Amino acid sequence: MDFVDGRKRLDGGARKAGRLFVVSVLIVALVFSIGLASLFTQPVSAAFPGANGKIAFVSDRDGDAEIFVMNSDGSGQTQLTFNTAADDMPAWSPDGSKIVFLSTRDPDGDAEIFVMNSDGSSQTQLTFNTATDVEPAWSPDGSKIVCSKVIVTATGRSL
Ligand SMILES: [Ca+2]
Ligand SMILES: [Ca+2]
Repeated sequence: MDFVDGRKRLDGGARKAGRLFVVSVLIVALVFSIGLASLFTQPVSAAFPGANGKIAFVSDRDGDAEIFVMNSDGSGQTQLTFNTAADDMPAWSPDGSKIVFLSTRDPDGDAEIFVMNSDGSSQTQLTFNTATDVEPAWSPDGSKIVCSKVIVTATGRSL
């Protein structure tokens, strides 16, 4: 270690260690800030664009979860469901003409599977049971809909 102009001059090893320390601190700060940010964001539900190019998504901007559609550039956001229950997990039919989704609007309050036209018209309930029906999806030819059913047992939940 030398002294130049009264200041300590670090040798090459010490400078590398110093740089490594600074880079490490920056990486830790970055990871921490990403983790902190994720604490304050909630996951959102959205579907791959339908055959019509539109994206179906869920927003609680009116106070509870509702289904919306928009163009792939974010324009033309249109609300399709209007109620105080949770409407979630939209999925486009293969031809883009319908959206299947879950809703808790049933008087029992548990999730049921519904289907509607792409403009929100003709909302029709498809399941009627006391289980939680979730994650609806279409068969490739659009002729069938599959969903998961959460059944609460005395020992816990099972799908
Ligand atoms: Ca709703
Ligand atoms: Ca149900």
